[in-house]
Amino acid sequence: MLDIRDKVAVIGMGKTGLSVVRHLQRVHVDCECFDEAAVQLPDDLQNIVLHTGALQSEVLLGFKKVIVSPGIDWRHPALAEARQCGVEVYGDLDEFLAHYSGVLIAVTGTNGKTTATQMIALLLETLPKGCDAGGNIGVPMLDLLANGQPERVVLELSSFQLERAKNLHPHYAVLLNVQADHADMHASPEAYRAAKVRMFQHMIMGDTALLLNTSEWDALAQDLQIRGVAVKRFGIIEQYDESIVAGVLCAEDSDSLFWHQGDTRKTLACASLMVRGRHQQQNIAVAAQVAADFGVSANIIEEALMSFQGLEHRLEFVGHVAERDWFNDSKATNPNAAIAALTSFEQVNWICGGLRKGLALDDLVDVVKKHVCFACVIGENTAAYEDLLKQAGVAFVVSKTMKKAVGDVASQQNEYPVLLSPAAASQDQYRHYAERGADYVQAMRTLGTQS
Ligand code: UMA
Repeated sequence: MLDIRDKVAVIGMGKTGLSVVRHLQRVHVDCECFDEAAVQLPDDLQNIVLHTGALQSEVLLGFKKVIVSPGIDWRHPALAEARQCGVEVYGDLDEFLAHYSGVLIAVTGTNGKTTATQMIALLLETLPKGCDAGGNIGVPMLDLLANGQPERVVLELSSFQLERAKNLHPHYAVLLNVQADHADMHASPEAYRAAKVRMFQHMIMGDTALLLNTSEWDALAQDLQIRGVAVKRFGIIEQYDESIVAGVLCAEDSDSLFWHQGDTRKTLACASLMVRGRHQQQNIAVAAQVAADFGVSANIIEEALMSFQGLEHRLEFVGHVAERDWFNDSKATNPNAAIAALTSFEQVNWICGGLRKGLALDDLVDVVKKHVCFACVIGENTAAYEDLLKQAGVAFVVSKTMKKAVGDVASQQNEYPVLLSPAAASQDQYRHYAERGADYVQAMRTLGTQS
């Protein structure tokens, strides 16, 4: 009979955990499943043992390996004790790396990583044998191995996935930005930043790193160069600088997006793009650079950039209702993401609030003062957002629910657009940001049918 010590414990039965279990089945490794909530396994996994309730280290100590989902705090006492007692504890990323041998492109950052990852995948798909995308983007990475070895994989990696990665060595790594986020899941801002930087720990000669051009990343750039890694920088700039290969050039008359095909700079007027906001345009410039470095032609890149409409829930134009434009930026789950969205409008009616994740809102005050004409606060706990709006001197109401907020904004006597960009996670009222965005759009449409 199989001894439990030959088995793997899989913790968390969300998307990741289920993909891990299915992968283990494919490679003929036995496992047992754990989840702290009263979940059930899907029909195809009914033969697997499932433990629910609080994780106990004594139980985990009996297993050889423990594979933990990203949303479970790495500092969880049961996991910490298991690690201390010599149990191998890791995430799905190391399991993926142990089984994948193709080209790996890794993308991280606090904001913009899904857009960049999606665009990179879209562009590299045009190469022979294509490219698959997975990770935090919503497709668990082990699912990418279900039908064999992809030639190229681009992974969107969160700080949770990176902090538990031991053997990550991408051939090409992109770091978009590190801004305040997930204060509830990392011991400190430094720990959060350190998790992101783990992406580069095993990179060597022949690899490429694409980093933001701010001085914050100069030391990392230098360190990588010493190790023989080709380092490229991108950014939002006011005049061309040969050391910046891709980004957005801001000019008085019109902005332009740029990237390099070899030594040749390619440019596109931002006015010709469908995606709004310099931050989003920078993200797709980064994708253009990655694609160019992998040999995608300038024509294909140009066409793809111009026809890219952006992703759902990211500064997405969702309709013209009640005589104004409505934008859904539900993915703005932290203050910096909301700042980027707010600054892409002159004046806006702002819907904000939700689960603050312990993040300070101070950086929003000046931006809100300058760009917000009226605000509605949603969420279970609205106090911090009320304080922010009071400090900024902006008129607001506490709407609590999305439906009420949408109605409150629509009754305002100004013609400015409406922006849902909450600067907060959604889980106080919704399962995830996409559900919140869908609720916003639904409420807006209902408004349309009433008018
Ligand atoms: N659970 C516990 N104990 C806990 C926490 C969770 O038992 O302390 C259980 C829950 O009951 C649930 C399961 O764990 O059944 C959920 O696991 P999970 O939170 O890791 O979620 P998954 O469904 O596996 O989704 C994860 C990522 N989620 C998180 O990192 C929180 C998804 O990113 C990712 O798309 C998916 O893997 C596939 O790779 C989402 C996300 O919000 C989009 N990411 C954060 C972000 O972008 O800001 C990092």
